Amino acid sequence: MSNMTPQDYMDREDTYGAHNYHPLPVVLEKGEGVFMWDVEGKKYYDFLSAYSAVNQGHCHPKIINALVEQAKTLTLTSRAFYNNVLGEFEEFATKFFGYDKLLPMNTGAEADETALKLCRKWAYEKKGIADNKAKIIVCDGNFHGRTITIISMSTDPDSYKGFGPYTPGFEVVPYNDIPALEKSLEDPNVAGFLVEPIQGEAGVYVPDSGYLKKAYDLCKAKNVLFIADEVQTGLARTGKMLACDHEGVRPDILILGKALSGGTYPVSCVLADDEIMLCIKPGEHGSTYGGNPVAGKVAIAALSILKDENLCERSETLGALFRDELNKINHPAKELVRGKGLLNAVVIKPYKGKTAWDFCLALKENGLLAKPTHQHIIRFAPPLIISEEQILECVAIIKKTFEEF
Ligand code: IF1
Repeated sequence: MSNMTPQDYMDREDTYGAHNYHPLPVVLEKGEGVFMWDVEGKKYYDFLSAYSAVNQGHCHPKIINALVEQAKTLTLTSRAFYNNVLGEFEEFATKFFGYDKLLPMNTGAEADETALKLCRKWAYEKKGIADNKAKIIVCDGNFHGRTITIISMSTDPDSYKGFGPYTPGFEVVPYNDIPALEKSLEDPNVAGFLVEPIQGEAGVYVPDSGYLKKAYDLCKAKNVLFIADEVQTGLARTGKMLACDHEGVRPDILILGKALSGGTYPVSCVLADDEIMLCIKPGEHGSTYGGNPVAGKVAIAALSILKDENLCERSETLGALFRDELNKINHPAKELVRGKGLLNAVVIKPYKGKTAWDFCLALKENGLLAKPTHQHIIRFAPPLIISEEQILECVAIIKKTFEEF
């Protein structure tokens, strides 16, 4: 046991690490299921789940076993050669989601970038849009990652300010606004519409029911690709395997990441049918680690657990219970509760000069870890393996924290 204090750990990161985050002042050293422990042995409920990467719970034994066994055998061939695992992963995942093909990458941002490239290539080769004229519609409040092209689509100054010049070819429409989307689709150069089924970073912004289906139908009517970024909403988080499933929408391009590896290893991918996927030819896209054998085995284990442990049903049922219980809490600082499945948020009103950050610090003291998104919204997203009893215990912690606030 080192004799470092939590402050020593934080100071060391501050001295040697880039200051690109502002973490909550807690230093974690162990994770198991719905719990994490800090360096002083204090136990916490994890209500962030690494932004929905840990849907299956921390260090899920089946995923860790798949990771360790493959890591002892063959970790990386690069795509210069074939290996015995990539095809197994591709077949498993394409059948799991019902698409012709899968393009494997590593991070969510890379998968979003891949989707943008696929959409543009399809526009030029199949839709017949003139070279360099393809436009992709995105939504106000979007979050799709941190690369230069992705922040070029962003409407959040924290994401794009000071990083120009920006990639052209994007148009922003208000989220959850069908007339605005319909108007933007009049442009014959529109190739695709990229949307989060629920906007996570924007504060768990759930669109009106029917929005996704109407948006999809408008896109189909104009021969525009409907591209769903399910990096955060996918993989049972919102009570269905995909958030698009709530409205029976089958995206033309599906983007997955985060819980695709259960928080153990960077794995992301794009799924699409041949007409779109085969627009990218050999040598036109890829990545060193994309689709490596460890990623493949880990992803197969992570996806299997979602079904084996009925995490969609659990997310649906316990999410409803969580919102019902939170709605019973009466406190002037609690403005509203919103979400779907186990992707929820509480909007906090400034109260006695205290903010959502202060509330999260108080939650930490009471043994629950969550983090605000923007100044006044707290996202609550535990691992989907959480039990009803644990949900109720966490509601009690949140209630107690409001009472003490
Ligand atoms: C950070 C936010 C969440 C995502 C969606 C793609 C990506 C993300 C819908 C990119 C990533 C992460 C990134 C992380 C914090 C977290 C986040 F606050 F940034 F916006 F979840 F809401 N599409 N979201 O949510 O995936 O490249 O990170 O693997 O950058 O601070 P990635």
